[in-house]
Amino acid sequence: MIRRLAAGLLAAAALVPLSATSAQAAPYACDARHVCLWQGIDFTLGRQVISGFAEYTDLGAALKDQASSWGSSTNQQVMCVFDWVNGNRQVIGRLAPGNRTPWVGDGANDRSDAVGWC
Ligand SMILES: [Ca+2]
Repeated sequence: MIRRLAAGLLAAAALVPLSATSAQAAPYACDARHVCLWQGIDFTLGRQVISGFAEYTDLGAALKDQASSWGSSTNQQVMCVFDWVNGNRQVIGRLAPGNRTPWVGDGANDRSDAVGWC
């Protein structure tokens, strides 16, 4: 019993640095009716804000092939993140209204070129 308690206390203590790290990250924020992409994971570093009203919008040079996290604040429109491959927009991410992804995964990381309607 004591061993279990000690192990539990150690586990709890080990979580403290993680919580402190999370608290340092900027809070998630994406303007209403827009999609936002960030260069870093957990919605950090450079951000680009894209209107949800366009069929699709190419990313600026700062975020092209750079995004690692993204989120959507659209009301109803499902939005997709695309990678341009041989002149075609290939879907690498799908964002339902209000959806956010702190890490897009190895398959989509640093590949995004455009955002638009799915
Ligand atoms: Ca790309």
